[in-house]
Amino acid sequence: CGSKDDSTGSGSGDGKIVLGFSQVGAESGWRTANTKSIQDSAKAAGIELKFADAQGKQENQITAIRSFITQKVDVIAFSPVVTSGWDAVLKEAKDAGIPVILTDRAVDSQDTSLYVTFLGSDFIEEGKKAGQWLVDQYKGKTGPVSIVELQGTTGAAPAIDRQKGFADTIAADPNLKIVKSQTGDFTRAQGKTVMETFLQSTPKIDVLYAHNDDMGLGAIEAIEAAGKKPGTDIKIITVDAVKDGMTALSEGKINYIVECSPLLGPQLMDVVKQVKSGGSPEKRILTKETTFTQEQAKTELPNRQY
Ligand code: GYE
Repeated sequence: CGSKDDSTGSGSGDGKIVLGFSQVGAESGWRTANTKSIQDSAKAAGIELKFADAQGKQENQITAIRSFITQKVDVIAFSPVVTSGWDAVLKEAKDAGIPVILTDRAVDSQDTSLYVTFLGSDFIEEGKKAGQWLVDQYKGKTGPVSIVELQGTTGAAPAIDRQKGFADTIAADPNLKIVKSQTGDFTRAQGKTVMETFLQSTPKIDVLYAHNDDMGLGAIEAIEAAGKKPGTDIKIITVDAVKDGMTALSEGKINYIVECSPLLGPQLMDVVKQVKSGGSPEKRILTKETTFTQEQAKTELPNRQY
């Protein structure tokens, strides 16, 4: 049909660009919204999407990427569950002449020619925003503030960076102390379980910082079950701003949410098209994001689609 997009790759036989996408899994509300965004925008852009769910396992992602290479897809995109261990498979894609786009999460590969671009949020910045809110809350106050932290998936870029950005920022106030920090794997179930152990082992908890809404929501169940009031007895800061998180924020159970947008689909499809037509996108494409207080959540909630 004469389109410049069907010049290479196996294509689908009808000139459509074929995109292989390896998703982390379905661990959170953020992830579900991200998957929908990618599927909807591939459809809208007329791109054939081969979608693989890795169920949180790196080995499944590697298998999926190898299968995309065998199928000679035009472009591969993926959201790496952890940062390390990708060099070999990325090299295989490169040798096969298939461009790779990192979506949402980064890899730690030294050789940046192994991928075309990295599209997603600045997780360090998110951690800093969370920390800054806390520093501002306790400005001018005295006495130790005891903080517990629910980390995301161990070794995942958002867990590493949200921890670092937060820790660096709260260092400005020596009263702010992280007394417990453990992974809750970005899920509601583990957020609840780990918070239960925190509550049992730590008599005084002033603040909970959870690396995503889902873990925060699980923790709220544990806090309520322990007879405490989330948002009042324990201040809660989370990241994402999915609908359930924003609802809890507007109800006063969460105190502050740092937004991380899952709606990466439209930008991803633009980059796929650009790459396929021989263009070279920016090496780093950042997502625009904001933060929400309880009052702001009330205003924003009716507009939240996810
Ligand atoms: O914050 C969390 C999800 O990689 C930014 O993964 C993403 C994170 C998101 O499970 O909810």
